[in-house]
Amino acid sequence: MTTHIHPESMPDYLDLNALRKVQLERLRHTVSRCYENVALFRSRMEEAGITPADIGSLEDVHKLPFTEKSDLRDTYPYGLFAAPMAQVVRLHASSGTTGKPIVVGYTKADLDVWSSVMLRSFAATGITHGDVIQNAYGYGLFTGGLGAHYGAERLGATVVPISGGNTERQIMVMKDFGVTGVCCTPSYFVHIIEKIKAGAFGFEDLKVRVGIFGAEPWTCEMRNYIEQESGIRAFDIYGLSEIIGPGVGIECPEQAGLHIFEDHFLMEIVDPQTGEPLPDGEEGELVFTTLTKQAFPMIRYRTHDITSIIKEKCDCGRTIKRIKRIRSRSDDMMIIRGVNVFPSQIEAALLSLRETLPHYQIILTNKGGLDQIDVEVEVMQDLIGDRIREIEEMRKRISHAIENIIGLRVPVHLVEPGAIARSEGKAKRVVDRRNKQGGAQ
Ligand code: DLL
Repeated sequence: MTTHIHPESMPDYLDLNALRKVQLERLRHTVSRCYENVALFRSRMEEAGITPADIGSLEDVHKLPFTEKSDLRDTYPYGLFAAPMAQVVRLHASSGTTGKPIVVGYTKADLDVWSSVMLRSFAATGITHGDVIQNAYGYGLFTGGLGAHYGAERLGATVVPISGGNTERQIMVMKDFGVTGVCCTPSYFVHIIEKIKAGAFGFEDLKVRVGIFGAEPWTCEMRNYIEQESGIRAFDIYGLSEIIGPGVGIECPEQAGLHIFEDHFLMEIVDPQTGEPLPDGEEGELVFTTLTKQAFPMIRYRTHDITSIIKEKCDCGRTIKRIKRIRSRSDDMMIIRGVNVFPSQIEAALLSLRETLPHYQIILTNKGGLDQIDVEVEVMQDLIGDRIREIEEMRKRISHAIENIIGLRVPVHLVEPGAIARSEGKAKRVVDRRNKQGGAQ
């Protein structure tokens, strides 16, 4: 292959021995930094009877205690910071489901690493300094906006810092500014597609050729929908505030899993129940230890994201490992009549059919102590006008498609296009009505 490799992307192709050596050196450094500067990490290590000197190999990471999201909440706001505030130049926060957000901090060096991994992310998708990038991730405390912004700028691309929302304006800017790449959540891009299709011009009148989509779970079926409807290539980008923000991993042009920037983030897959490490290839919970973070280093952070490490080498030539696309979050799992059901399974079933639109909601209720779900999905307008019997048949087909994947028959309700709320950021796929039965959402 003669494709140009950006100089900053060279670590993607490191010789594996060299990579593991760099990782070990950085791991030892991070563990010492945490031990010396963060009371919680120190006391956890003392409880486990280990000191930084016990980390002699990469496998020794398994000796270290896990860090949970609750640890971040309990030490709110700055309790896990490992650098003095005088060195912290940026704060971000991620809104939790329960009251207080979690707060993360960055030194100048951390911001440098972040923009570098974001540069490598963009470069991996073929974006170059000649591209015009419309950044529709939210700017503010969310890491998506500024994370993507500085990475694209560092690559030399032209950034349009439009942030999320105001879809009409997004589309105008996309056309008038000659935008070639769009960054936003996949659900928001589906909304943009819908608006473009209803408008005066189509994707053939636009220059957009790539989308960098992430921040929420999405399926291969959703990617197919986006690529077919818009004609662009849709890349999956992964990250989380606790580790750095976007730029922990990205797909390459093979679109066969996300490469993790292993020189900065050490990953493990563990059994979500027991916490035991699992071998490559087995599905479990993704756990990260940061290798270069200064202000907010993380030791064995439990992401609750479910995936597996791909064993095979990627055809793109990168040596850094890949993970499969995130299947779901373990906390998103619903137990319906004894069966584990993930929202992504419902999405895959719905999008396997021609007549459904990628707008759906799963309504979770509780009857007699048992959780149950109803699925609401939009179907194409021209089909709604058809005869009742045909609509009933379609409802059955959708119900069967779901049953084929999750093994359960669940009530399906067909709704008109536009009936389900559109997202401008992370989509809300599951509406939990278990504690307010009968009440409106
Ligand atoms: O969502 C960072 C980000 C911004 C990633 C823009 C990609 C693009 P948080 O708000 O802290 O950070 O949410 C992190 O979102 O643990 C996953 O559950 C989920 N998530 C992020 N990217 C993906 C993805 C940002 N590509 C949480 N696929 C993570 C599936 C994702 N889930």
